[in-house]
Amino acid sequence: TNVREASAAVKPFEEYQKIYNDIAEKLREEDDRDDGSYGPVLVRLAWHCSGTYDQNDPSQNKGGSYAGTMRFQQEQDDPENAGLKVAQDFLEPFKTKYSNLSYGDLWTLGGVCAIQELSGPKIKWRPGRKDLGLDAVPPYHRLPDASQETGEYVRSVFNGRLGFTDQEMVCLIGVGHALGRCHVDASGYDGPWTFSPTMVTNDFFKLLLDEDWKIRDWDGKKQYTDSSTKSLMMLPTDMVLKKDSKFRKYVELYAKDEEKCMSDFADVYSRLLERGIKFPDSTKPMVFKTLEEQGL
Ligand code: CCH
Repeated sequence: TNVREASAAVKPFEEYQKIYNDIAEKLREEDDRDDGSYGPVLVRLAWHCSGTYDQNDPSQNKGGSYAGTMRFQQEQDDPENAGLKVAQDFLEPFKTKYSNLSYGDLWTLGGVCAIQELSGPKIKWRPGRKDLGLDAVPPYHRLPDASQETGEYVRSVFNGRLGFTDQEMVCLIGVGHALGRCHVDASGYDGPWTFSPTMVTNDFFKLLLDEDWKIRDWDGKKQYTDSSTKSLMMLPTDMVLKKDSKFRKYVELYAKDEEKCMSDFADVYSRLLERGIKFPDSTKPMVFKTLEEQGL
């Protein structure tokens, strides 16, 4: 089967809360990133190290967050990973500071911390990933290509390889893209999706439905821009969520019900970070306190 066994938790909960706090404090202190936060790029690193999983892979190169292979140049050079070195470098000091902490655990914990510190929901997280060698680097073209414009394509990635339902893929993409922005020097696309790119919200869904999206008139890649302010963007794959009627009903649901949107996202992002990993029964899901909750 296409799963790898996680090792039993090597540290008690309190130790992981300490690492969480270190990451959160660094997020608070370092604001020299666009929009003032490294949080969004950490959310993206956690997703890209997990999103290479293929549940049907006959070659047994399963991908996913388990093996921490984005530390190798070969995986960093996947065109879809352009711009993520910044996030790896941000987290690197904690790899050195804490022994027995794998890259897979560090990068997924970084995503969990960023979501929670950017006012998002609590994300359950489990440790035990192991750093594996170069032969565990996943092949390219597993991460989604934003220029694709069909529901069939989006489903081939999120259902075919990752095993998520229509509702789950809509939730993941829409809450993920409430955060951060596209960078011309990374992906070739440009701009943020929402007016509050450092807050976890359901705004992506509202804007996708309410705004009139037109193809942007520029020399760059095909992307969409809102007619009212011309300051926001949608990728071709994002527009599929509005055009495909089976996706659209979930866009409508999440635009209306922020609470459901956040609780569904918490569940599905947590499962994304654990794709292809079997945890021992003794490893209970951990839920970290935010800095604010600890009075820090
Ligand atoms: Fe994404 N994303 N993503 N995305 N993404 C980009 C940026 C972010 C796609 C393409 C892109 C998810 C799904 C998809 C984030 C989270 C998630 C960029 C710009 C592209 C292109 C990168 C750049 O230029 O820096 C495509 C295609 C899909 C699926 O079809 C999912 C799922 C998530 C998380 C749950 C976040 C956050 C960013 C902003 C990063 C930043 O640096 O600000």
